[in-house]
Amino acid sequence: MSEVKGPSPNAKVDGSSLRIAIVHARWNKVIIDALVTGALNKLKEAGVKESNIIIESVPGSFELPLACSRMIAGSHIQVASNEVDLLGGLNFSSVNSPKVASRSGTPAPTIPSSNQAFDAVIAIGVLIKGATMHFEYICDAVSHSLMKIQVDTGVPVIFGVLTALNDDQALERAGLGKGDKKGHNHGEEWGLAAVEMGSHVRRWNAGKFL
Ligand code: DLZ
Repeated sequence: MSEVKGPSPNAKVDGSSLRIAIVHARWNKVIIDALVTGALNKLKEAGVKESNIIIESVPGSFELPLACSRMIAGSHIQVASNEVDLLGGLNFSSVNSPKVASRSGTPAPTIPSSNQAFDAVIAIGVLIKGATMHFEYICDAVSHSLMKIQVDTGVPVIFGVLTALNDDQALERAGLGKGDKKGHNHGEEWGLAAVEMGSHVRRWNAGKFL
């Protein structure tokens, strides 16, 4: 029998010009690692350059919305500061940016690390229900906040948060289930969704429609 659930074969999208961030929680690390790898593999398969993939981590899923929000804002600030650099003006770039050796006594210019804001952010977390209401509160807050961030900023935020009722459910959704219940790594769909949505939004922002 053919599968009823899941996305139809993905639209072939060229990710070679996209810049994408992955931000993941560190709770339930084994599952997180598999999901991040799944997403990363699909980004690279779609042509996203390694230098255009930024990976950050936060303690738990509750921290994901703030991280997405600040990373999106930070990437815009990075672009703006690089533009100022190119005009030979003030330099707000990160202290970690590489410096060019200066031949005179004047301060060395900073090489822009990127001139591109994030086209999409993938937020990855694994929430597993415990004995208290903690799970319900975090699931609710995180899902609503991530949706609000993408709608408010116009930058796609991919919902890579598993909300599982037990360990097995979470393992199966990362392709780590036991025996014939191995499951499937949902991180792969999240990678593909980031490329597709990043590319759509770029086109829509330019007033181009199919
Ligand atoms: C506290 C907590 C609990 C109980 N469970 C999870 C979980 O299953 N998955 C997850 O990503 N994070 C969990 N956390 C941590 C919270 O998300 C958050 O990091 C802390 O409450 C600190 O704000």
